Amino acid sequence: MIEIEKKFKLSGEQEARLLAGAEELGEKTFTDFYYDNAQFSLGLQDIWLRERDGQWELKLPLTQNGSNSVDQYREIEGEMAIREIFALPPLGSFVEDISRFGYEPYCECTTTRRKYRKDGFVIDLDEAVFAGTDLSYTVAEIELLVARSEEAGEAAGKILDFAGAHGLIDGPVRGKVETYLKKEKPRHYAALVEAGVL
Ligand code: V4E
Repeated sequence: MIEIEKKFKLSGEQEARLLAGAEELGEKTFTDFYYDNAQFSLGLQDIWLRERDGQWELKLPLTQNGSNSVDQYREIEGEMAIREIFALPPLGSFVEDISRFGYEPYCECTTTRRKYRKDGFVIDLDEAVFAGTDLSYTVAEIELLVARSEEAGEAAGKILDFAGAHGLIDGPVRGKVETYLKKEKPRHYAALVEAGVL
């Protein structure tokens, strides 16, 4: 699937307006371990490998079409699909096999997510904490899933229209991992900023 999403920092008033009439889809808590090597080879290509509650997921950037301010990623789920992309034969467990190439966890993030649906859009309200730190971060996301990359630009436009209609401002907002790296891993953060990824 292709995930088109835009992050926002919401005031209380903006949150109330966004959630007015929205269908509650529930709350869940999950923990992500993000992986990369010492050269940040994945991050420098805007590629994000994580284990979320035991499931492996990979986010690959789409060539932007439509708005640059809306994140567009192809999501690959499951160890086998990710092994195919990395051409990584199953010698040991997935974590053993990637660790042979120097891939280690660099960020452990636990998110409590309240999920809503409104007018066909999914709204996530995330509160994140990061292991080994006293850092916490809240961020909202408005998301659409599309099946084909050709639909991404239109979906990005729809998200911006929906956000604008709810009084949300289209400005740069940090993601959770970005927030963690800036505070806790400044060298890693600086490399990704220099590469134009963050
Ligand atoms: C894509 C990305 C990262 C991976 C984590 O993505 P994020 O959307 O923050 O996590 P989450 O938990 O909401 O994933 P979901 O459950 O929606 O799949 S870490 C950094 N990036 C890149 C990035 C970027 N370039 N710009 C912004 C605003 N955020 C993230």
